[in-house]
Parts: sequence; C-alpha cells; structure tokens
Amino acid sequence: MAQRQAGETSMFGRALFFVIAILTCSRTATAEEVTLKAISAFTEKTTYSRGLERFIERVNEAGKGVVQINYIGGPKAMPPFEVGNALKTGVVDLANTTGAFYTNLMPEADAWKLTQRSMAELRKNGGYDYMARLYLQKMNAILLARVVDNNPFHLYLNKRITGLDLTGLKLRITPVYRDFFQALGATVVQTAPGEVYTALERGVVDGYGWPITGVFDLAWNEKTKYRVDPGFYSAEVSILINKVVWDKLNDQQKAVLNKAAEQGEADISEFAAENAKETQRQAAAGIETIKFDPAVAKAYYDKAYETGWAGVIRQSPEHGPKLREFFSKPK
Ligand code: 173
Repeated sequence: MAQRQAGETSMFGRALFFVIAILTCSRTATAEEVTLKAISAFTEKTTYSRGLERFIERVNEAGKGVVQINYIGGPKAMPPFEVGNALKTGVVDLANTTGAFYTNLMPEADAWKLTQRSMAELRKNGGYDYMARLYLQKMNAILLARVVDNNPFHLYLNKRITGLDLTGLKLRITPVYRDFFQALGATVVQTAPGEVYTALERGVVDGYGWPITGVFDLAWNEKTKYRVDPGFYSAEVSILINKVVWDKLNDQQKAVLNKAAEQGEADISEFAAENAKETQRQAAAGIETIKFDPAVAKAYYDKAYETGWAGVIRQSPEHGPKLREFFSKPK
C-alpha cells in the first residue's frame, strides 16, 4: 500500500515535471519582452541626444513584444561625467555619451575625436575592433553606434584674438580641448555643458570649446561674440550598452538593437548639412567669425592634431600609437 502510494506520487511528480519543463521551454522560445534603461549625457531633445532619441524610437517601434527602451533622460537624471561609470556598473543598460566624459575609466575613448576615417572604414580596418577590446576591458561595454561624426569642434570667444596666442584667456573645456588650448597658452576650466551659460554670463570664462552645432540648444548664442575658424577634430557621441546586459539578450533582441544601431551610424551623413545650417544661423545671430590667414589656419589646425595625439599617447602609451595608425587619414 505504502509502495503503491509512493509510486503514484512519483508518477504525478514526473507528470508535473514535464508540464513545468514544457512551460519553461515555451517561455524561453517566445522570450518575454525586455525593457532596457537608457540615459544621455546631454540634455534631452538637444543636438547631441538626438541620436539616442532616434535610436529609441526605432527600437521601440521594431521591438514591440521583443525589446523596449525606457528613456530616463539627460543631465537632470545624472551628471554627465558619471554616465560612463553608471553604464559600466550596470546602473543603466544603455548610455549616450562621448569619450571625453569617461576618460577616468578609459582615456583612449577621447581618441575618437581624432578620427580622420569614417566609422565604415574603421569597422573594416581593425580600428573599431581594437577599440571594442578596450571597451570590453575598461568599460564592460559594447559601442553599438557612433551617432555623431564629421562635426568639427570650434573655439568660441568673447574677446578678440588676432593670432595663435591664447595667453590670458580662461576657457571652458572638457578633455577634448585641454591639450590644444593649453598649448596655445590658455588657462582652462572643465565644466559640464550645463554650466557653460552661467560661466559665460558671470565672466568666469572668456570662451569655450564646443562643436559647430548645438550652440543655440542652451542659449549660449546670447553670450557668445566670436567663433574661431577653422574647426578641428570630429565630435563623437556614441550609444553604448553594458556587456552583461547584452549577453543576456537573445538573437532576436540583439538583431533589433543592431539594426537601429546601423541606421543610427548611417544618419551621420546628415551632419554635413547640419554643420552648414548652424554656421549660417550663428552668423545671423551676430556671432562673428575670427578667420586666420591660410598659413596661420594651417598651423592652428596642425597644432590641434599634434597636441591631441600627444595627449592620447601620454595617457595611454600602450594603445595611443596604435590608435593613431588606425584613425589617421592615409598619408
Ligand atoms: O564640449 C564638450 O562638452 C564635449 O566634449 C563634447 C563632445 C561631443 C559633443 C559635444 C560636446
């Protein structure tokens, strides 16, 4: 009797096991929708968050029932210089930021500004793969898409200059501009973009580094007299994903993200028109251009790259020289 009962229980147990096994299998096969948390180091709905915002629209459209993104927002949610660490440690799953904002974790990331080859080329010539290894090691991350490129930086001023000497000027910087502006004699102070307006208004700085686009986003045009030409480098903003989060996604979820990333990187082609439009808009707003003679302009431009690479190599003697080979234009 006791034996029969035991037998019945074990048959029941086995049946239950199969039911659970089938349910579990079918759950994995259809996989639940995953929601990822995203943050931007730039203010929401401004130039340098647009790449992420488009990415989110694409993923949320194509990824219904598969993968969705919850946009936490910009610097109101988290200080820009902390976004890299939040991504690395998994506080957020996706981040829109620029290399200069997480040089504390990965100094090499600031080298993106020095690329003279397109992302398409870098994905073929090994440059992207080289960086990808560093992103894994130092950031616990994958760079899904560079969404800003072909977008030069400029020096914006409230005092006129006539040559390459910036002695006596105090300039707002990030690591992007530090070595270059200091080499020209400037005193520098690092701030997040959100502090630039007040710094200009109070006369704490005489100018700032920023790309050709986005000056109007936070109303800096109200406090800017001059833009120095030529521009230099190529601004980089990219969408990163935490590696542990990525590894947990299934193929279908990864495919949705990869497709949106590919589209985002292709959108870089829109910057040429954007740059031209913003140059005109600055002129119309009364921002005067300080233009150097061709020889001085060349010296200025060359100095930007020379000091930029020297800075990257100083901070990363191991990887800097290799990145220079991958990133520089063919001689
Ligand atoms: O000036 C900055 O804050 C900066 O480094 C940057 C980088 C990429 C895009 C816009 C700004």
